[in-house]
Amino acid sequence: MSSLSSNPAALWFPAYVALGSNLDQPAAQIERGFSALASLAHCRLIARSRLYRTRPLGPQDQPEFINAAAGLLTTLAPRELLVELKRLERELGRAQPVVRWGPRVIDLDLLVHADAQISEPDLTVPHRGLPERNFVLYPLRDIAPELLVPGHGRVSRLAARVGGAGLAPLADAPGVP
Ligand code: PH2
Ligand code: MG
Ligand code: MG
Repeated sequence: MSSLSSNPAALWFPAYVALGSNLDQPAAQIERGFSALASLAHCRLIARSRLYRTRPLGPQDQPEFINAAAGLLTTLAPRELLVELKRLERELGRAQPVVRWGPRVIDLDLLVHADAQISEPDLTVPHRGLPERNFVLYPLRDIAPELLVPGHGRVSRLAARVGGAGLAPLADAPGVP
């Protein structure tokens, strides 16, 4: 894939990705996810949140999740980045099909891409679940508390509104990779 076709000026956009796993040593899967993001072409991993142990949303008869968030700079357009995230999920061993809201080895969700607002059958940006999901907002707040999510407002305010029930951070310091 060439990023030049959709972005001839090679502009670097900020983008944020949610990571989730609740199978096969989830914390290790999240680390593999960060590593995969760090080596993605046309992207630079610039921030990674803490890891959080989180209560499952959806069926309760599944293991707890580990969730985290990544901050990228990318020359990819939203749909190009989505394609890359889906490819990474497959490479990292995600089986198809996955039960809706059920267990998964790795989930890489595009949360925000610069000021994009997209509503298409297979791509919603900002991510549809972002305003309600504390397991998305708390990690995102670690790396981008002042981020204005297009159509929804500031991450710190969204996180405060949903509260932290069912979340526990695993480690202390967020930072750069
Ligand atoms: N992802 C889901 C369904 N439920 N629950 C938690 N705690 N964390 C997740 O990442 C998650 C979930 C589907 O993507
Ligand atoms: Mg997903
Ligand atoms: Mg998801």
